[in-house]
Amino acid sequence: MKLYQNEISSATSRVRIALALKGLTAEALPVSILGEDAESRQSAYRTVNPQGLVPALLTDNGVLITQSLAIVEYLDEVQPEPPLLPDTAEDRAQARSIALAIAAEIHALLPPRIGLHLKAAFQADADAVAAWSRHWVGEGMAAVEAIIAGRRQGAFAVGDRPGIADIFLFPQAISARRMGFDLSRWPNIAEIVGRLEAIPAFQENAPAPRK
Ligand SMILES: N[C@@H](CCC(=O)N[C@@H](CS)C(=O)NCC(=O)O)C(=O)O
Repeated sequence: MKLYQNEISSATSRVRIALALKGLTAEALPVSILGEDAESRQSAYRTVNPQGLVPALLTDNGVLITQSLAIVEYLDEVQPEPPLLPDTAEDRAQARSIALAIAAEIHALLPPRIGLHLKAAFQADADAVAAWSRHWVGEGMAAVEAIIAGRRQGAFAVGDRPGIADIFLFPQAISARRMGFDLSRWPNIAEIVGRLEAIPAFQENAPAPRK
């Protein structure tokens, strides 16, 4: 397998954590994502992934899978142990709800292309883009905290083993902390993240800080 990725990418971090939990490896194919001239915006990479996003996983059969949730679920299917989804249909739905609340509602408003467009189309400066990101992270993580708290029964976001919900939660929480949020304002998230930070698969595959 080969993984188009970037070390600062929170969405890439999800896939790297899943690979590590499964004991799988993928050859890293770095794609730059910052700035107007980033490789993610060039036609060479767009012919690989028309969305111009990382991560994208090239399987051993030469099939490209885009979108981190699809990639993580693919890995869970081809390597079922340890399972990344909970045992009951309701808990699996809860895990996917948390993953999507992060990927589709919070993270989707934050990547470099969003900031570039806010600057180009609406003359937003760096402070305005930062305020935009803080707003959506603050509002979104408060909602995720409530979703987790509403049905939490174990040590992790859903149940007693780390899974898809934690894989999506962890990089977003690390990035929120780097933005200046004190995670203790979200007590369940803070406790879960503290536990995940002690697990090498999570700790070693957190998104790298932006330089
Ligand atoms: N929903 C996608 C999001 C992917 C995404 O936005 N990736 C970012 C890095 S974290 C990216 O490639 N950004 C390039 C850009 O914004 O130009 C997923 O979960 O894979």
